[in-house]
Amino acid sequence: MTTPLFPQDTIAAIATPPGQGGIAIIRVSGPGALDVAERVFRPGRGHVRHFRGYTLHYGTLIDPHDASTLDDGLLAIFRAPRSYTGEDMAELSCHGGQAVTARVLQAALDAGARLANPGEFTLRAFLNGRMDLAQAEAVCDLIRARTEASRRLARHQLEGHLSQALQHIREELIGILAAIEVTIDFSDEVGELDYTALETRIQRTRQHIEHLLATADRGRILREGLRVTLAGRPNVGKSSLLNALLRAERAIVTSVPGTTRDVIEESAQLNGILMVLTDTAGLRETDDVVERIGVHRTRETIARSDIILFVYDATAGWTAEDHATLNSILACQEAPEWLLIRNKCDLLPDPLPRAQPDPPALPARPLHHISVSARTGEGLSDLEQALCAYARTTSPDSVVIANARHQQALQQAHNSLTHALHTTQQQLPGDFIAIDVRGALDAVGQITGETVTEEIIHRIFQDFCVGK
Ligand SMILES: Nc1nc2c(ncn2[C@@H]2O[C@H](COP(=O)(O)OP(=O)(O)OP(=O)(O)O)[C@@H](O)[C@H]2O)c(=O)[nH]1
Ligand SMILES: [Mg+2]
Repeated sequence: MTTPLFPQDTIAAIATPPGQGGIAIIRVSGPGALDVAERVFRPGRGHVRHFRGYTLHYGTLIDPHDASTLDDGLLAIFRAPRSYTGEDMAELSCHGGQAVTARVLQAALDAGARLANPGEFTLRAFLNGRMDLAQAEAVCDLIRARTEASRRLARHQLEGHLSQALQHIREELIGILAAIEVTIDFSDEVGELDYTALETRIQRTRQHIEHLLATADRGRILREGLRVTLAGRPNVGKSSLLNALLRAERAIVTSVPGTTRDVIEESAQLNGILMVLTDTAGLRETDDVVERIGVHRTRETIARSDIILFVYDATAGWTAEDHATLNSILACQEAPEWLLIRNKCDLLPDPLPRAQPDPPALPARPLHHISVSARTGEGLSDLEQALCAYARTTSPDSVVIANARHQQALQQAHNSLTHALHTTQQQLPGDFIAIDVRGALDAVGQITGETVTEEIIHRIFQDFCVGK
């Protein structure tokens, strides 16, 4: 069931994570927030309804039915519109035990509040104009951020930098629309539509959208992690390398070729960047049914990766099978970037210089060719550095598109403008062009929330945690 937009009731939820902790916070928001606070909190001094915004008070948390003491704690008051949600708000802190917290929440509900839905506080902040939709989404990203890069990215978006860039695009589009409409309405006074000038303006705005769209892949990497897949022939040491990168014995390693049959996925943080590392079944033609399924999954995984670590065995050198296997990977549509990894270097008679010549006749150039030993750890830091450098090409402190929803909406805006450009070049009447420009405007507005549907809003806030 969905709540209606612009609700008038008062909501409450536990804002701190479940479990035991030093303190817990129960948040109350809505027109009746201070009434609820008055019924469940007896201040040491003064009256709740006289408390000003941004003040903190010590007192007793009580059961509104019989005034029995539940705990002692603090009450923080925020008054509309200067609060997170833009409504009157009360935050009750108590001892962070599960029973205490549940009991204080129940007291707030008994005093007239309703249990908040996931993300409902932030939804109200959005509806009350405290933030736009892209900023509200950044709140969720910030809470979820597990790495320094994703934290910085979310903060940047929360501060409104993406919103500003989009606002700029919206203003350009509105300007274009106005220029078209004035010639429709007042052609006698302003003359005919200047198609050449219009074409230049549309092209320029479309380019701004293109610049933003070009950041989408890297943005996603910062937000969700770099998808790294280990691939190569059987027995070259892919699973050993996965374990070495994770510094944990995650995948089974044996000297039997074809050991790994399933896709193994683990996350690791390298220098503040999330890496989603995937070990795969060695690629080869096989009659073994299980291994064949493994090989099929390997190919699917490769197609979803950002970067491939193509591993070969230094003792065997670059073989015809390596060549064929790599070829088959690069042949898939949208072959990802790849690093060539020469493993088992500890077995070579002489310690090798770090940069060796490429093996003969590679089908394509890798980003790097790195010698490592999964056994001794030699060369691993070079590999890690190369991965981080790849992920870092975008700064989390720049305007980037990191969210699939935003990417889709921008793509839609881009398509509409491409269409508008065609109709302009054909010198069709202004109304025709205006339809597409308006389409682009709507699409951009979906990101910040100006033109978004209720359904999308509910879908976005569903993913939030309760209490935020
Ligand atoms: N000396 C040495 N042996 C290694 C190194 N890396 C892997 N090995 C050995 O090579 C064999 C195969 O290693 P795995 O990690 O299972 O290789 P894999 O590529 O995952 O093999 P499949 O899962 O069968 O495709 C094992 O006996 C490992 O101990 C290395 O850097 N040095
Ligand atoms: Mg393996």
